[in-house]
Amino acid sequence: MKVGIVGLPNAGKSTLFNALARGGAEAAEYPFTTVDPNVAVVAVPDERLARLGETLGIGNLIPEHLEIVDIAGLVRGAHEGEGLGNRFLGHIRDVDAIVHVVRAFEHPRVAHPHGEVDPPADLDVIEAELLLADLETAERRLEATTKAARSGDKAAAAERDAWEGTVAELAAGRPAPSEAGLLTSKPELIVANVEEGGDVPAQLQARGALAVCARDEAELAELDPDEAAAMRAELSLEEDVLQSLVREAHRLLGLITFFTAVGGTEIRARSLRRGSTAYDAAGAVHTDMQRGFVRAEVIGWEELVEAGSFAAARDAGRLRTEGRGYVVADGDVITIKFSP
Ligand SMILES: Nc1nc2c(ncn2[C@@H]2O[C@H](COP(=O)(O)OP(=O)(O)OP(=O)(O)O)[C@@H](O)[C@H]2O)c(=O)[nH]1
Ligand SMILES: [Mg+2]
Repeated sequence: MKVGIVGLPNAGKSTLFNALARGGAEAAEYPFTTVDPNVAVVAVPDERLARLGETLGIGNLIPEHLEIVDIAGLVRGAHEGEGLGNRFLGHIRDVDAIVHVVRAFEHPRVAHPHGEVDPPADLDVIEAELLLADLETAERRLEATTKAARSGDKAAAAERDAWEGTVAELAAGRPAPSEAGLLTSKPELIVANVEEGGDVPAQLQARGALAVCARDEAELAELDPDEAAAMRAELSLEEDVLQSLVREAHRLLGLITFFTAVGGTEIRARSLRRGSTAYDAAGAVHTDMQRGFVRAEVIGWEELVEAGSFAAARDAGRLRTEGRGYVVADGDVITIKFSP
């Protein structure tokens, strides 16, 4: 799963990316890996892992990860190819969710592409470019499916109708439906890149924006944890804004987390799309487990912590046996029984 950082030039995208790449990862054995200069793998912070680790006496805790991609700045006219716009829009097509960085800091030496810091206007510029790029794509698809539907093909006619609906939505300034798989279909988290101690501008607040001072976070990410904690206290910065950001991105992707604790040597957090089954969970662990699926032993993480151990949970009858169709709940601890 990939999350792309999007915004105007000089909004602070790379600064936020650097902060996330260096400071966002806490994983024990698999911290962050810079795949290429603009892609980082960051851990999804999950305090449930530590609680499970204490309960089961297991120190090797492996969180889930997300890929974060730093995408070059878009400018007005990007959908017509302005400022390498087409290439950059192509990078956004590859991601599953968008973190949209909006500049809300003033700085005399950091030029603003429109000459003035205006967060709601900047938000609109980028969203309009995504919308216009989608409108072009949707119109092309509508044209192609209209031609195909002339042959009387029912499937093509249904597709044509769907694209007609999408074109109408976009033309009215609304995002494309998720099935369309377009840029504006992607879930979006808005980040207001604020001055030290700054608030989210009201119009962005209405969109659920998160306030981050990217420059401070990037500096903090360079320090060792004790120094960083002292500096945070001094600046009265919120403890874990980067962690909240990554958690929120994970949630936006429609993912839930289940845990496996196989062999008593490690506890691993794994992602599944909301609504997935125990059979899907087996597949997320190993194809052999899915192929030979017999049953799943399931317990909510809190119940397991309360019980104190798998054995105690089993004795208390709290370890449930579920079949392949069981819909996994967020926080389930799952042991797959399979015949190899
Ligand atoms: N004062 C202040 N400056 C910041 C903040 N975040 C970023 N900057 C500065 O803004 C400038 C641009 O930041 P970048 O992270 O390179 O911006 P970008 O969005 O990646 O820009 P492009 O890659 O050109 O699209 C840098 O000089 C940063 O140090 C902030 O929160 N406060
Ligand atoms: Mg950049």
